[in-house]
Amino acid sequence: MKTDVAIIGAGPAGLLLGHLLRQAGIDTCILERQSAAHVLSRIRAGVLETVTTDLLERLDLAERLWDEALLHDGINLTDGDRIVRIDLKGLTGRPIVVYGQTEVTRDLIDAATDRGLEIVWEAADVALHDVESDRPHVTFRNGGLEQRLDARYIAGCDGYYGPSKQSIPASIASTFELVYPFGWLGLLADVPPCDEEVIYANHERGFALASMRSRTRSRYYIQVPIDTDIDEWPDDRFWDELEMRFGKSIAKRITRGPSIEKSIAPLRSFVFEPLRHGSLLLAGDAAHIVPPTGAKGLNLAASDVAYLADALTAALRANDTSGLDGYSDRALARVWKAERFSWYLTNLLHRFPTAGAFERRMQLAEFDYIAGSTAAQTAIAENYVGLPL
Ligand code: RFL
Ligand code: PHB
Repeated sequence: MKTDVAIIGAGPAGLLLGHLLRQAGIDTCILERQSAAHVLSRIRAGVLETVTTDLLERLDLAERLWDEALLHDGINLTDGDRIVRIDLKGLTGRPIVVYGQTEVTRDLIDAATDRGLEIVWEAADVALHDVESDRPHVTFRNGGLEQRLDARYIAGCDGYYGPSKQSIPASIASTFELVYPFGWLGLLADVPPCDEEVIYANHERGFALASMRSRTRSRYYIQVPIDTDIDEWPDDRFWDELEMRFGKSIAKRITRGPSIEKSIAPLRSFVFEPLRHGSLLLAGDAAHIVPPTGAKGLNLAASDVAYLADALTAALRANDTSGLDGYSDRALARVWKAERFSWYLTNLLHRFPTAGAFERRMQLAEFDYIAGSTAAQTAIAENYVGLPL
């Protein structure tokens, strides 16, 4: 097999890149380890920046999104007593868009065949070769057969655990990492959300988040210790804890119902540099992870890919490699600002097991400052809606 750009991974990064390249008339093939059904069963992000929805519009793939998505003009922060609303639209002119990652992925997969985007599902043992040369190739197994895909470039869009970044020698790579001592226990249920907007809570007992996928489907999270056994959290215990963390006035608006999904996600900040090595380019979670507190992960995957699609198109169409030469620095500049914002919000909103009374007072003072300062609210708002590309 032969293509211009071999893409590893059919998450949002790989699928968006594949579609953008196809739109530019470039030949590409995606190799995905899992089945389509598995990829579509993963419950992840729910909040999109307009930077991301702009990209879906550019692809003419936003029709269902604009039919079904909810536009939120604000988000809310609470310390259990007070609720501080950050007026995103008023402060930045832009809302956020609530539309599940699962739905984005479904729209991209559904459109693939019509647009000539080839996806090989259940590609096992994917291995990258000769990435330092201008004739790299990928080997894999599919349907019991050993296969080889020759390409001009390889895009590593294979998430945090994928093989792509391992092809960059440790001697030229740098990694930056912070692992948090807690995770998020998430619950999805077909019950109406407790509010029109997303609410983040910092309570003595720990962080909680009220989000949604639609007017009839709620997504809630609570902070739990990293070694938590999910079997110790039957639904009733989850709802009891959630209500305690949100305080009485919000708790009485929470509708309980059976969980349709429940899982624990660890929290991590991670950046791998550089994003390019020879003919290999990294994008999305393959190169960086943010804790979900700022809702930035999927949106960063989209912004990486927006830069990368243009750079690959210029290289393959016009022999202009300046975009590829600058890709790593350009993408990382936006990534580091999102890392900072996600780390800041994580520190503001979670209970750290090592934190004492002083750190708690710092959180409360910061909360009080935000409540009374339009400047502080604007700083949160412009990061939350997404910094410009
Ligand atoms: P993905 O989605 O992990 O996709 C990578 C793909 O690569 C495949 N793969 C391989 N394929 C072939 N060979 C191999 N050896 C392979 N190894 C892996 C995988 O099967 C997979 O299909 O990475 P991508 O595309 O970079 O997208 C990143 C996003 O998925 C991620 O950042 C977000 O989900 C993060 N995130 C959120 N982001 C937001 O922007 N807004 C949010 O509200 C938000 N909430 C969240 C989140 C992530 C969460 N979890 C579960 C970590 C909430 C949670 C709870
Ligand atoms: C979600 O709806 O899953 C969600 C919302 C906001 C976040 C993280 C996750 O910060």
